Amino acid sequence: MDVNQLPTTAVLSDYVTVCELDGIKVLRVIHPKATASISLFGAHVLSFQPSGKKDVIWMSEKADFSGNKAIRGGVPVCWPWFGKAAEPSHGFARSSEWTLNEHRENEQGVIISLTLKDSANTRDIWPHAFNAEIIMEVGDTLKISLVSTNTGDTPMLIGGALHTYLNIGDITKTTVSQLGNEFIAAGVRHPSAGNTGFDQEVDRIYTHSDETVMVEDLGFQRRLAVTNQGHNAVVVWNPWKDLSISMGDMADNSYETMVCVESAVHDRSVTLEPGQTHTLSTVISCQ
Ligand code: TA6
Repeated sequence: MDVNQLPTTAVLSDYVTVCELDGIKVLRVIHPKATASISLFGAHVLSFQPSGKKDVIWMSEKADFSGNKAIRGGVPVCWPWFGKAAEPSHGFARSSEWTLNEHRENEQGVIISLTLKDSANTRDIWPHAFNAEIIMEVGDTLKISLVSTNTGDTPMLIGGALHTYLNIGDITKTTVSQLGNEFIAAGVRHPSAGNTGFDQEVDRIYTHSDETVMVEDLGFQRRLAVTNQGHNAVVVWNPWKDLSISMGDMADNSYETMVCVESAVHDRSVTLEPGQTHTLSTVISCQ
């Protein structure tokens, strides 16, 4: 997927243009500090590449951009819950059409904000009035903030995740560290040494990680730092071989070059009273 080859359908500013990729509308950021692409479907960052560096974000070569299902790769926004807390899995935000709210820019980069409000459709799935805003700050680093506001008159319980797929050189030469002393896997709590390598599927919810989690990628000889706020967990996921083969939107060996490190609120553990707001964020930087 190279969105820069696609025809421009609108020019929003010196640094932001719009194009169509299959069934979805994509904002392209081309700035001296970095390039990025953002889909309005799902408020989904598809790519981020700081100037002079390799892609930081991984996208599946078999991802579906029809707008009919969640996109495999990038940074899916899982909201208003994480995982199978309810149906659909990982919530409805990642398969909803968001609205461009604002774009701003200066010499440090570009800031784009998208919003999603409740509708008859969302209230069928989840009976709450809300305003969700995703703010993407594209510059030397990528910052994504998910701001949830309860605009109704009853309390609402939320979870969620910024489900970042990182682009790595070789999963067998990758270590994720500063993860803290406990993780949950398949519902069971385990003690943790605080770091993990990969030689099989890993699907873990780390509940006591540091604010910054480090990804040591010997394949590309670089380190990625993932700094999270507003979360109660960091999820680390690599599907490994069998699961990749079983997934229609991943190539069989594509697990070799990705790892998900997610800023997450698991268990719908944030309660928002009417009028209250919660912000979940992640900053990804390449060292
Ligand atoms: O964040 C890890 C996880 O919840 C895994 O259990 C795994 O299934 C993954 O997300 C992908 O979920 P998806 O619904 O996008 O196939």
